[in-house]
Amino acid sequence: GATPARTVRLIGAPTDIGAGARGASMGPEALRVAGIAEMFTRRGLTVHDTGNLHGPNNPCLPPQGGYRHLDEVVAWNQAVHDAVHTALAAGELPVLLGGDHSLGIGSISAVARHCRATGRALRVLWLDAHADFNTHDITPSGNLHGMPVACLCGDGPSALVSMAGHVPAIAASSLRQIGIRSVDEGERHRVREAGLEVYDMRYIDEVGMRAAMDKALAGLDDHTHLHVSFDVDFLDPEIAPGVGTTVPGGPTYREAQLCMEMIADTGRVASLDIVELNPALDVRNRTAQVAVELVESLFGKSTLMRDRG
Ligand code: 6HN
Ligand code: MN
Ligand code: MN
Ligand code: MN
Repeated sequence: GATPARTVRLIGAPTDIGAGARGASMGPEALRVAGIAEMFTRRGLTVHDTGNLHGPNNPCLPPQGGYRHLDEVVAWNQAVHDAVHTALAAGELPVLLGGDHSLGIGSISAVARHCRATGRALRVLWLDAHADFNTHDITPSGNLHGMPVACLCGDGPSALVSMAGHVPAIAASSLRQIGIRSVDEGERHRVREAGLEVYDMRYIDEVGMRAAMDKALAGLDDHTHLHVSFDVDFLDPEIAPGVGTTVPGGPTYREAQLCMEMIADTGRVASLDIVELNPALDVRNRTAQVAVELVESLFGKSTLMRDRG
């Protein structure tokens, strides 16, 4: 099995087009200011920052037919899809600097397209306070950042659902959700019906992060492409206030570190989204710094003083 790429391609997508609150459009620059490129260099990776993608402005309109800004969300996701696919085809490891979480549709569709073309299995880890499994008929907000998992699994507007070139882009069975603690009423039924594998906060409270991650990472082999979709609101708002949709009761700094360290130990991370960082709501760029520290652990920084037994 091929080892994941040693060159990281940073892809900025400065938009909040799928969110309710404005500000995630400033995420890419806040992550750069917090030293994301320098961090990857410290980890021994080569960094290729291709700058920011371009797309439509946020017109701040109300939802139509259950979707807010659908055309603009499609345009941004097509740009993200193309950039992520280009990076993968070039043998690089794409890191999407969001932007809101609707961009996970384009990013993961590109990963799914690449995996299909190269015969690799795919595992997607969705680190989030939210399930992001809403559809137009049950969404409480019309915001597409609450719908990317549904779109990737085949439920959503055709332009988003078909971006990978095959529908659904991913099988629900390839997904593991971690840290979930806010699921809307109709969404809850859909999560159960689809049989999503969810390690929610109650589960993590009861068995601990280690047992949860052991399960979420079970069954990977050395051909699996591991994609991490890191919604920064996964973290407890005490350590990560700079997000648009905070939910109390998330992982602590140490729990989040363990989560990232265990993912790193697989050696399989091949693509990453960092989304929902909202510098307009942050305090002295602290949330961006925490995100960079956690991604450093995701790429193998360890504080362990001995080998794991
Ligand atoms: N995110 N479930 C809520 C909604 O509006 O659909 C919140 C979604 C938040 C999405 O944080 O990526
Ligand atoms: Mn270049
Ligand atoms: Mn999300
Ligand atoms: Mn979220």
